[in-house]
Amino acid sequence: MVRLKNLLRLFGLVVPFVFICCHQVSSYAYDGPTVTSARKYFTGCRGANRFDNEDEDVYAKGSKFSKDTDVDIYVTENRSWQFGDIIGFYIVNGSVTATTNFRGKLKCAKIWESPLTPGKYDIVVDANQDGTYNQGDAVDGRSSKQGFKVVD
Ligand SMILES: [Ca+2]
Ligand SMILES: [Ca+2]
Repeated sequence: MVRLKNLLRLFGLVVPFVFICCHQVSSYAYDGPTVTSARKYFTGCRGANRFDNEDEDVYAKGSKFSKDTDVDIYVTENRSWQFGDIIGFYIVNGSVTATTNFRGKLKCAKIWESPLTPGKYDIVVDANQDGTYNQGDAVDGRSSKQGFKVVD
């Protein structure tokens, strides 16, 4: 009987904990593929959101895509993205086709070569190459905020 009481007490502690922890995880975790703007260094690509002059090249890196698959990458004007949007209406540069690696990673793909044009931009990875932003695609700057900007 004592054991059962202890078990119930433990249960009473564990259940709320699991609920709180996992409820938060499921609310905030985004499980789909992601992409980010990047700058290339000798050691590889590192995320960068601001490109300071017109002599830089912009790269993209990402993860959680299908393995060993071709994807189309676009630089677009900065906007809010909704599933169903036609990417072609907003293209600034691209598409550049890159292949994901055996882990589904996109490593250091050059997506925009200098000279760049100052402004605010998003990056769209059209993973199924259908020209439309839909599930399974990735955007850097999905909200009204830009993915990266280029300044004079
Ligand atoms: Ca697509
Ligand atoms: Ca945006």
